[in-house]
Amino acid sequence: MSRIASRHTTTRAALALALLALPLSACSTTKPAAETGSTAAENSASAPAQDSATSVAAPAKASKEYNLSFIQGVAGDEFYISMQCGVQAEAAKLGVKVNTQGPQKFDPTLQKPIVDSVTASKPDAILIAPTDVTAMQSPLVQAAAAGIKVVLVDTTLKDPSLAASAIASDNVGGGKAAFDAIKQLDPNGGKLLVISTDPGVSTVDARVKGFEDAAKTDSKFSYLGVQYSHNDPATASQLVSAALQKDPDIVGIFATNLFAAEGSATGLKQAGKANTVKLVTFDAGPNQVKALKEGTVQALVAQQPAEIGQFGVDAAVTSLEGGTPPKNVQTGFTVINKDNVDTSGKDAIYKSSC
Ligand code: T6T
Repeated sequence: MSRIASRHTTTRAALALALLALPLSACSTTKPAAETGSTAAENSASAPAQDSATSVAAPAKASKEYNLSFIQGVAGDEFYISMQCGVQAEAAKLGVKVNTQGPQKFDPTLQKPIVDSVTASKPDAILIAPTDVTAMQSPLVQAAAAGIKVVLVDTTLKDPSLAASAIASDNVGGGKAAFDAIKQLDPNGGKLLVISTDPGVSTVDARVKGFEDAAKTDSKFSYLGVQYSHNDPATASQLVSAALQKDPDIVGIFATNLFAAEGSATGLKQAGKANTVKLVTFDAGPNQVKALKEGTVQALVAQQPAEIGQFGVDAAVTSLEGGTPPKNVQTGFTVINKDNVDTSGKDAIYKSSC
């Protein structure tokens, strides 16, 4: 049995045992409550996809001081800052060097030149969150062809086969959890809108899919579709204002990332609908936590960026040392609401600096 398969089986077995131990009313999750340190109703993560591992085993200290390059999706985003913290801590532990940089916008035209110059500098490995499934394919094919180990962290590519490993949250599961959170707040149903960033970004596209699939199976809800804010909070705010003018009876909005969340919250406030329209968002930056505490946002689906970064370094070093890290790794998420934000949800909040 392969390493991935055996790890997956172990997880499933542990999961089955943990679920048996849970009261039926708490079974809104497939992740053992013990792992989240809270009630299952508050924290959730779905089981990993069939071919995914849930972690990367930490290798022994590296045999030499490898040079790693971490290229973020965008600089200054607390999700990638938290990931950088995980990358740096693991790099220090394994005795390797890491250089971090990111484009000023989540935009492949700005990320590509960074990849090209990093490739030219010939690091041993690149950890990267590609900003587009198609546009970033060829620069990364070139990096791999130059003998650089490529590890995808967060987002992926149309054809990720060039990568030693691809590590991402359960984005489909997180989208479904966002719908479940809205449904819990609005059990009578109604119109739902999604504000995303751009099509072609694997993570947010998967979140939209998870949300849409869940919403469409519930006849009480009417899914109005997705609108794209280009990762710009001002655009997200305008989209929400315009949507509310057209459909004043919208009951819930799902914002698929930190910037869509920030703008959607502003749009609702400006329309005087904060609190009445339920807003559930991906990510848990400090501003989002503030909005949650103020009541503008009702729930946050927090990822585990530091863990994604840690596993990224583990996969790169494993591969550089001649080993085979799991090809696909899926990390979990925590649903934070006002009841657990200061307790069990606290550790899932992102950092603004390491
Ligand atoms: O949601 C994260 C990340 O997972 C996504 O790929 C892009 O947006 C964020 O960085 C949040 O801004």
